[in-house]
This record gives sequence, structure tokens and C-alpha cells, in this order.
Amino acid sequence: MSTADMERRTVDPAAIEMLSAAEEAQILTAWDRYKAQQPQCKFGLTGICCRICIQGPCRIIPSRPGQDKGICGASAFTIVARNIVRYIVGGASAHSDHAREIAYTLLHTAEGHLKDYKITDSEKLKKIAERVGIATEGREIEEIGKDVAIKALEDFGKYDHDPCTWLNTTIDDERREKFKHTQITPTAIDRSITQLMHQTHVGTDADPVNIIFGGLQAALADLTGEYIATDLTDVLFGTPQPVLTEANLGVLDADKVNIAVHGHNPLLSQMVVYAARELEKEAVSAGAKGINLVGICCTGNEVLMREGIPTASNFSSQELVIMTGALDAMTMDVQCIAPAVKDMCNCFHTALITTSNISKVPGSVHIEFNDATAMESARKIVRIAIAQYGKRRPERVKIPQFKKQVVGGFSFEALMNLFGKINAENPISVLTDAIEAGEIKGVCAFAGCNNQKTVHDDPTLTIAKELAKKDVFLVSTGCTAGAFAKAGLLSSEGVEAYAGPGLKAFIKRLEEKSGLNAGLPLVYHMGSCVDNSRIAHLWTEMAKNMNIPIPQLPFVASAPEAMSEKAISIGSWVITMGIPCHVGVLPPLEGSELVYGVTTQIARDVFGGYYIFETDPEKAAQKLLDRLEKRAWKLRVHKAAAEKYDSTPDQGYEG
Ligand code: BF8
Ligand code: SF4
Repeated sequence: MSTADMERRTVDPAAIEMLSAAEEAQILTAWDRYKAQQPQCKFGLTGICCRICIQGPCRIIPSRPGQDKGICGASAFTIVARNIVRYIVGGASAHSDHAREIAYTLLHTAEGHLKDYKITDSEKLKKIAERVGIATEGREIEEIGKDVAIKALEDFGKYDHDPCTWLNTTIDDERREKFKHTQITPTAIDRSITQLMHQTHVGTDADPVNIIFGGLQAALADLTGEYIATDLTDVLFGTPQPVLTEANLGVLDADKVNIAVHGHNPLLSQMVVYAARELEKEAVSAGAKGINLVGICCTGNEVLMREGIPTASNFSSQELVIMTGALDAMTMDVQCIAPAVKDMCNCFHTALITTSNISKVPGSVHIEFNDATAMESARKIVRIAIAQYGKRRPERVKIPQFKKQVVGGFSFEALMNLFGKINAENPISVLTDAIEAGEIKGVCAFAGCNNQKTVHDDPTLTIAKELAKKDVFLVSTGCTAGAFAKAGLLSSEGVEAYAGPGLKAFIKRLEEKSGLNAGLPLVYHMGSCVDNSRIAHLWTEMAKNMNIPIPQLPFVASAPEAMSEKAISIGSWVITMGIPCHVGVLPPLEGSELVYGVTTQIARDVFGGYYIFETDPEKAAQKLLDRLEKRAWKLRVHKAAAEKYDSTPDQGYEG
């Protein structure tokens, strides 16, 4: 395959090098399997294949009498709506189950049962306690921690009909009313998930709009879980602050024992960080120069944000980390770990270690991970890697020499610290004033995955560069942060290359005061996918400070390479919160004009947020920019009118 053909697969230079090597060695990767799957089934692609009962599959052909409905009589709109909201259920269950584990670990820690975990950020814990209505005055930190953990666990399955605490205490009054009025406020996360599975069971709900509203409730349950995960992880391991690190395959070190942490749950990866530090000497005794830990996907983001652990790859290029021949062990917990990594491990000396009883891969080593024996398991994992190092075949080691500097660690609190260097009284106003003054056009949040339906990393980078040129402030999570990290957009190199004059002036002003020993980045890495809650926190505080509802705020979101069910649940709460959300891959909605219209238009009328489906990155950038400019323009018009007539700005219009 020529280099030009390779560039149609990925724009990551390290991935291009590894894919050429894969081709030479005749090793198949996700790119080859995607090609082999073509053409994909049109019924599935457009959402009109129903497999909800075993009379099916029923496939809809609108023009053919009898086949224009499923056997039970379900119309295309019912089938498309049911299929799409079942993605939301998948996403909400993954995020919230992750959150539940963190909450249990906080509970066990606060009760004094765990020797390996502690409450690290007691300030944040107290703030959360006050927010959710738990007394802090004169109480031991462990007592507060226990009450907060129980309160969080109640959000999963409480029996009353009050809103979930983690949602209700983090949204603004306007959204609270909107969710109440549209009857989509979750009262318990598990309940919303179960109810939606029930609602979409054969012969239950046939009304597509009602099904979608059920889906939005589950999406808000997803947000609730994400908020719990972020909050309580910060309490256990610390709230991220700016850190300096690196990204791409060049972070692997041929002279060291290389271990990759892959998956999502930091309860494990954080312990592996500690164990790797502790056992450095054992690696040296085994002939290595030390231990080199790298991250993949979101657990990689978690340890990057808190510990400065470098990122090796994002979702699509995960197999290629093993293909370097330099990875001694890959440890995985849950979500987004391609089963293909095991096949790749079989071609090399790499040990694949599974750790969760709900996430196993045949043929791998399983070390059951639980919070009571966490460090013991983490040490076992590191020792397996050290043993594997001895089996490494140096002649097969091929590490592409590509890596970029990364400045990450921008939690909401870290961003406020940064803005606080300019205005300590009201940090958020530094951002909102720059928007009101027209210096920056607004904010775009990038989130989500890689998807073989796009050129790996390309749409994410193209859209971000376009928006940066037009002075849009950029934040990012998940695998988009991985793409930015590998391309140098999480460093000052990105500012020099792509920031428009307004954005550059804004960043430089912050940089002068930042006190960091590195320049500020173009894109602000806010964490893993559960940390999209940090982004919701950001827009909520911005709207409060500007005294406007969120649907009027010049804030947009983009998931240029969305892939997972989690991405669909995130996108769905983003639009529900009043934010336009671009998705660069068409989800299976085209089989029903009605459902498509609800997500792209009706949602706008009801919530102010809506989906923008656009597969062309240049056009997508333009559409996002149009939305920001329109919102900023309306804001100025209404503000000017209010000033002229000495009234308050109109609260009623949608941006
Ligand atoms: O939770 S961005 S591919 S790794 S789903 Fe998965 Fe998508 Fe990556 Fe993180 Ni998020
Ligand atoms: Fe077919 Fe209805 Fe069963 Fe779906 S639920 S598979 S449309 S019979």
C-alpha cells in the first residue's frame, strides 16, 4: 500500500509507520477488518433492522406492502427510535457502573477497610458534601466521606421520586425546570436504565417521541453517573492540575519494561502507577533501565491527568502499541478494549492481563482486582511485565520515533486556578468577558472516539484547527484528547501553528501569569469520557456568570469520530443541556425521517440543543462556527437592547 493510501487510513505518523510494518508482516489490524466488512448491511446502517424479539430480524422496506412494518406491526420510526435509545442504555450502564465501583471504594476507604486507598482531596470532598446537603462542620473527614459515598450510591437505586442528587445539585435552575417540565429527570440511575429496557421491549412503547424522551432520561442518568465518577475519583486520587508529559508510540522505551494500562477505571491504573514506582529496582535487577508506564484510552487519560503518565495511543491504534514488539504487558479493566489486542499479543511476547470479572479475554492472564487487595494485584501485574521483559526479542522491537509534548491536567478547578491568576474574585469571567468582548468566539468541546468509518484522527484535527484559526477556545476529553496529544495540539506548539489572533492573545495573556514551566496548549485536556461532567460544569458556570440560560451560550460540542454507545449517551445529554452537538459519523437514524428530525430539529425547539450530523470535517467546522457566531450575535443584540432600555436581557429566546 502506498503512503497516500496509508494516509487515507490515518494521519498519525506513528500509526502509518506501524501499518506499513503490519502489511509487510501480513498482520491484520482493525483497518483490514473494516475493509473486509464492506459493504455493511444497509438495514443496520439506517436503523431499520429490528432484533428485539426472536420472530425477527425484521427488516423494513417502506415501498413493499407487508414489509413496510415488522411482523408485530412496528413501524420504521418505532424501530429506529428503539434501536437508538438502546445505545444510550448501553452507554449509561457503562459509565454509571464505573461510577458505582468508585463510590464503593470511597465508602470502604472511609469506613477504614482499605489499606491501599485514602481520601486525597479533602477540600473537594467538603465542597461536594456541602453541595449535596451533608454536614461538614466539626466532623472527621472519613465521616463526611462515608456519607458522601452513601449519598452517591443512593443515586443508583433510591426508591423515592426525587431527582438524582448528582444531577439536581449541578445543573442550573433553568435546566432543572426544563427537565422537570419535560419529565426526563432521572430519580435513580438503575431505574432509568431498567425502565428504558422495559419501554423498548416488544409490544411496549410504539411512540417514537415518547421512546426518545425515555432515552433522554437515561442520558441524564448517564451524566449523573459521570458526575459521580469524576467527583469521587478526584476525592480519592486528587483533582488534576496542569502536568507535563508526552504522547504517541515514541513514548515507549526500548531499554525499559513497558507496561500499558488500558480501559477506563482508575481504581486499577492508579495502583499500577504506585506499584511501578515501588518495583523499579526489580526491573533494574532484571536488566532493564527501569519501568515505563504508558496509557491507552481513558484510563490512560485518568493517569495522564493526575500523574503525567504519557499516552501511547487512542482507540483505533491500540493494537499498534503491541506491534512495536516493545510492550511487555498490557493490563486492562473495562470498556473499549478491542478483543483483537489478544491476537496481536499472540504474535509478540506481550502478556495481556485482564482484571475485571465482567471483562475477560480468552487466553489472557486473569488477576482479579478488588479494592481490598489492590496493591497486591498491581504488584503481581508489574512483576508479570518484568518477567515478560526477559522474553522480549530485541530484533522485533520497532518503536516509531514520533512523540509530542503534552500539557494536560485541566480539570474545571485547574482552569479556574488559571483564570484566577487574572481575576481571583471571579475566575470564570475571564473566559466569558473574552467572549463578550469578541476576542474569542466561544467554546467548542471535543469528545468521543475513533471510528474506522473516518480517517483516524483526521476529522478531529481538521475541525479543531479550523475553529482555532477562527478564535474558538477548545477543550477536550477521551480519544479526541489522544488525537490532539499525538499531533502537538496539547502544547504551545499548537498555539503557534493554529491559533487565530484573538485566541492567541487570550492564551498568551493567561500564559504570562500561569507560573507553569511550559507554554499553555491550544486545546485544554479535561480528562476521560466520564470527565465530560467537567465540561458540563464549565458551561453551567459560564451561563450562570453571564446570567443567561445555557441554550443562549456560545458553546458547541463535537464528536467527529464517535463510535461507542457511551458516545451516543453523552451526545444525548449534551443536546438536552442546550448545546448543539456535531457528530461526524452518521448513527443509524436515516431509516426514519421523523426520528432524524426529532434529534436535529425538534430537540432544538424543546431543549435548545440538537444534533448536527456532518461527515465532511470542513463543512462541520463551518456549521459549528455558524452556531457560535449566531449565539454570540444574539447575545450582543439582547444585551445592547437591555442596556438601552435599562432592562434585563430577554431570557426567552433560543440561541
Ligand atoms: O470512554 S472516547 S473510544 S476510550 S468511548 Fe472509548 Fe470512545 Fe475512546 Fe474512553 Ni470514551
Ligand atoms: Fe420484528 Fe416486532 Fe420482533 Fe422487532 S419486535 S423483531 S419488528 S416482530
